[in-house]
Amino acid sequence: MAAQYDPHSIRTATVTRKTGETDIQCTLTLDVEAGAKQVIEVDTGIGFLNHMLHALAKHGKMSLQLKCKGDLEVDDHHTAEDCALALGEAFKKALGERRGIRRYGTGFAPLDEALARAVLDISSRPYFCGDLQLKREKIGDLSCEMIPHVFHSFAEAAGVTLHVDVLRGFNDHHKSESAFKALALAIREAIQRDNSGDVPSTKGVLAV
Ligand SMILES: [Mn+2]
Repeated sequence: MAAQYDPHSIRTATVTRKTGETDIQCTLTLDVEAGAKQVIEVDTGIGFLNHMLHALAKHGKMSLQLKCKGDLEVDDHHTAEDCALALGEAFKKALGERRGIRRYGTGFAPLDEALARAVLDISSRPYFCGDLQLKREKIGDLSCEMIPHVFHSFAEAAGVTLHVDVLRGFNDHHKSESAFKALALAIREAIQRDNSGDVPSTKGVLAV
């Protein structure tokens, strides 16, 4: 990592991840210049996961190009998990040394009757917990049990502490979407730069 701190650099990263189960290309850009248009192209092969990752990028003011060819003939598990791991790796790589960022971020997002809260610490302490209150087996072709698993995998790969809770809601599509939007808002806040170049930790280091 370059020793020179540049608060105006565009933080971006590309991750290629290929296993016997999935083949993923992911480019994530955290800083979209004023006046520039976000580029969001998400093709995981799972419609509802595309919708969630699109919402995450859109409301996080990020650009995201993610293409996955996964073993959907098995089920949605490897594809959903590995897309989240690739996204988390790209997030971690794009952040680099984690200097001059706010580090903590909180987001609340409603979607009609549903309300979600996300609290993020760009800590290098990977951890996820939360309760999304999902009741259905699946939303579209995405198993509901994979939705907290996506947050878990993202947190692990990104090296962040993440709490996401749906505080109320009735419709599972709304609950899930409000959770991803809340995470988007938390990310926007946490990655904001303060021009200090400081590492916001008493340890003096945050990169893993
Ligand atoms: Mn929707």
